[in-house]
This record gives sequence, structure tokens and C-alpha cells, in this order.
Amino acid sequence: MSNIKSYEERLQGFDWDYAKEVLDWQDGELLNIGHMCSDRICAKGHADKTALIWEGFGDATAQYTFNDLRVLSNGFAKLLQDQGVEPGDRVCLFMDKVPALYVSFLGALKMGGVAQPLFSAFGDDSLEVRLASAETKAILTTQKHVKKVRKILDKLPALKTIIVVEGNPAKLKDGELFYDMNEHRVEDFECFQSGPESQSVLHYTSGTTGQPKGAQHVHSSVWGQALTTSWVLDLHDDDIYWCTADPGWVTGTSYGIIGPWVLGVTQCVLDSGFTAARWYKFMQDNKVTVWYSAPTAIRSLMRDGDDLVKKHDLSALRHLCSVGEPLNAEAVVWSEQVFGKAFLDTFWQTETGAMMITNYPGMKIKPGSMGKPFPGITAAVLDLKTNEPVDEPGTVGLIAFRPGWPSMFREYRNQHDVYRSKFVGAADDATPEQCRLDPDLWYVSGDRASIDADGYYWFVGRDDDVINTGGHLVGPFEIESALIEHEAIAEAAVVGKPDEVNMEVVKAFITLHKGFEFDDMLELSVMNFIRKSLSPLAMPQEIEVMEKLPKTRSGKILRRYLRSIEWGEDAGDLSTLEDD
Ligand code: 6R9
Repeated sequence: MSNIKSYEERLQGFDWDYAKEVLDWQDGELLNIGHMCSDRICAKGHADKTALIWEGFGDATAQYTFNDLRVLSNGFAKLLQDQGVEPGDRVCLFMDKVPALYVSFLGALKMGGVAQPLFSAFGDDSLEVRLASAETKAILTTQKHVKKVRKILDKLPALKTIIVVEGNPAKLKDGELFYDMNEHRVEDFECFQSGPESQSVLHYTSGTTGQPKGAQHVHSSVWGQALTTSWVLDLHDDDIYWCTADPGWVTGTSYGIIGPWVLGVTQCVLDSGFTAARWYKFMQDNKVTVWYSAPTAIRSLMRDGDDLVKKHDLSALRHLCSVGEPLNAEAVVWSEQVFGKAFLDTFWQTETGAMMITNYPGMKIKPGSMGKPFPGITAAVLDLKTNEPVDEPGTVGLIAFRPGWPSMFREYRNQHDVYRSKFVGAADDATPEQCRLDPDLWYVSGDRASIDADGYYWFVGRDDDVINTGGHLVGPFEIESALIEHEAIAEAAVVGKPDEVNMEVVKAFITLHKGFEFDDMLELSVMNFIRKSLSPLAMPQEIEVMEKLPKTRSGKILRRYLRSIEWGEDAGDLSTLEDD
């Protein structure tokens, strides 16, 4: 049965309850994402359908049915309960894309916990900041990563339970619990009776200033995720879907767990480093039909050439989508040539929880454009000075959305002022709920775009200093704070510099303490320092030593000036740059 309708048809009398139709949902059913992605699919007669096809390094493989997901996630939910974890407690999932990550995500939600997935390449500083902010109660990790947790444990009084999956139980330290997933199969588990506003997932995202912010999501996000998965990713019952994102980032949970499984669709996960040959073989072997990826990956594949593609049978592929960074027209043209399909761009954020501006089957596609607002989303581009929606096609302004869509974040954990500052027109004392429910406000995304005469959105760039490297956001402040912890560094400013594959990479400008000389050893030491304490993504690819950093009159470092030099843009007259 075709799921394809034109944009105009989708818009006609749009209602978010279409998501309920897509899910065959009856009022009164339990709204719990963990339950909906496993128990509910089994109850609909698909217990024996494959839910997860997993491949790891080497030739490691595994497959799980929806019934496996059901009993295994029950097992993890029960384990958490037995450890005294209560509904509302944050449960961090800190590991590579191993099967236990997917099972524990559902299990944590089933017992009412708040799932807090974190990218496994995070170093101890990145981890500490996020666990401290979330007052995380329990963490599930692997033997490979548990050392980082041990290192910071003393600074995390709220963290009571450490569970280690995989490896050798004999190597655990006192107080750590070993979790063998297959030993914890539980037939019956009474799920937490969550409602639409019960907290579900907590994702940390980086901003320009301050440490990362915890964007809190709730169970009713599933309506937005289900509908966009159905209409944009166009998933059908017999699809084999592959989302390349890691659940440490929002794409990996909204569309790498929730979207496909709530619709009962089979998905594949590849947990091994990137090589083009491995990716193509994975798609060929598993007959992947729908592929959701990111421009950096597409550019990397492009670089490895067409011949490699031709050596594989990718004829099952029928639909390709992209997210996370601007999708350049060159990549779209290439994908059409080699796969016979163009990647369709989608725009959204950690905060939006689901796709906001999209291209999808049935719509007229303009290559290079992010498409149009998903039905039910009211979007605009706001004038950079007045914050009013612009009228003139082609005018560049801020991408903004009227609040209230189902998958919208409900707060930045413990940072109400920052949450409020995202809403143009919000009263100084507005609560997060008032912000979310006021149809006269605009939620401002932090990105710039223009709209053409046909209503298509064209991405221009970020409106702040956040660096997007390979589709991952990194905050300059976080890196600058870490840099000045290095014994040689006095001051630091961090900006994105252009990169052919990753779009941007981190560049650091530093001044040195007296007595230090900058040489290859010191450069390597600084790079390693950041890679270990924060993550490989945050590691500067270039370090430039300055006599002094450019500053405003009041002493603020002028990142924007440094950035404009890197991008070959007119930096303006330094003497006229003021505080803003
Ligand atoms: C889902 C996700 C969000 C930021 C966003 C913007 C950039 C996302 C994009 C895009 C250009 C697209 N971004 N999609 N830029 N074209 N189609 O990536 O969430 O990690 O929070 O990043 O990514 O700058 O504001 P998140």
C-alpha cells in the first residue's frame, strides 16, 4: 500500500492524531515508549519478527526479534528496580552501539526511568559534566568504558549504581554489578504507567556559552517521531532500515530506536568503525531498503569513489534521507548517480525531538533546500533585527517555530532562564510550560536560513559560535575551559574552520604561560589532552599560538573575528567591534 501523498494533501486539515492512525492506536493504551517499541508490537502479532540485525567489529553478528526485545528490556527494567532505581531517576547508557544499548534504553523507559544516552567516545570531563548536571542515579557501561566512570565517581554523589555489561565479571570493582543480558529474560513486567508528560529521554547538547544543556523529552514525543518516520522516512512493514547515527546523539534515539520500532519495522545497526567497503557490504548483505545518514558520511563515501559502489549490489535501496549538516548539492547529485536515488534533506535539532523541515516522497524536491515545514509545524524566518517574520523571499533570518509540537523538549534541565531565552517574546517570569503552550511565541533554533517564493527553506549557517563537526555539535566554551586546564595554556579561543569532509573542524587559538615554547611535542600534548578529557570530536585539528587574543573593550574574546578570518570572510575593522 502506498504511503505517498503530496505536500498539499498532507497539509489538508492536518492533525497530530494521524500519528495514532499510523500506529493503529486506541485511546486508553499505555503511552510508554519502551512498552510501545516492544510489548505492543508483540501484542499486535509480530513477536517473531526481526527487530534488530546487529553487526560489530570483525564478524560479530546477532539478531533479535521483537519478543527478544520485550523480554530482555523487561529484564533490564527489573534489574534497575531491584537496584532501587525509581521512576524519574536518570539512567545513563554509556557504551558503543552494542545490543545492550538498545535493550537498556527500552528497559529504562519501561520502569519509568529517564534514559540518558551518552556518546561512548566522551572522555572523563565530558562525562562528569553531564552526569553531574543530570544527577544521574545509575549508569550502564561496558568494561571498555567503565574506567572513565571510576575516575570521576568521587565527584558524583548521586550516582549509586554502576552496571557493567560485557567483559569479565571478575574484573569488576567492589559495588559494581555485572549484567549478562541473556541471563535477564523476564516474561512479565508491569510497566510504569507513564503519561504524555512523563519524562523519557535526556539528551545533552552544546551551546555557545556555558556547559552543555540537558534537553528533557517526554513520552508524548512519540507522536512526532512516529508520524515523521512514517511520512518522511517512509517506512513500511517489510523495510530493512538503517540509521547510521549513534544513540548518544538525538538522531540515534528518535530515529535509530523509537521511530522504526514503534512502527514495528526491522532495523540494522553497524557497530564498527567507518570504512566505505564495510558500509556497502553491510547494506548489500542485509538488503537495506531505507537509509538515514549524514552529509559527512556521504562526502566520505564520495571520496572513496564510485568503483567501490559498483562492486556491491545495493539494488534493495529505495529511499535515502540525510540530517545534521547542510547537504551540499554535489553530494545529492553523486548519490543520484551511484545509488540511483537522491538523499532527501531533513532539518531538526536535539530540542525539537523530531524532524521540523523536511523533504519527503510526494513533495517536489529542490536540491540544496531543506524542504518545507513538516505539516503541523508553523515555521518562519525571523528578521535578524526585529525578530518579526520576514515577508520578502530570499531574506536571511533566524529559523523559528511556533511552540507546542508534540516532540518538543520540555526544559533544559535546571536552566529555566536559558530555556526561556530560546523563546522570542516570553515574559521574564514565564515558566517552561507557559513558553511551550503560548502560541504567540517563537522558539528560535539558533540557525539562519531564507525562504524562497515557493516556501522552501535554504540553510545559511548557524547564528552562534557552536561548531558542527561531521554533524556533531561541539561547544567552544567547553573546549576553551578544558584547554586552559593544560599547564602550558594561558588563554584559549575556539572556532570552527572549514573542512572538506567534516564541514568544520575545531581550531584553537591559544596564548602560552611564560616559560613554555610551542613545538610539536606541546601541540601533540594539547591535542591528546582534549581528546582524552572531552572527545575526539572536540580535539583541535589545528592550534595557533598568538601573542594575545583579540578582545572587545570589556575583555571578551572575539571568537567571531577569528572565525571570519578562518572562513575568509570580511572580518571588519577590529577597532569597531563592540560587545553585544
Ligand atoms: C538532529 C540533529 C542540530 C543542529 C541544527 C543545525 C544542524 C541539523 C541540518 C542542519 C543544515 C540540515 N543541522 N540538520 N544544518 N541542514 N538538514 O542534528 O540535532 O545535534 O541538536 O544538531 O545541526 O545547526 O541546529 P543536533
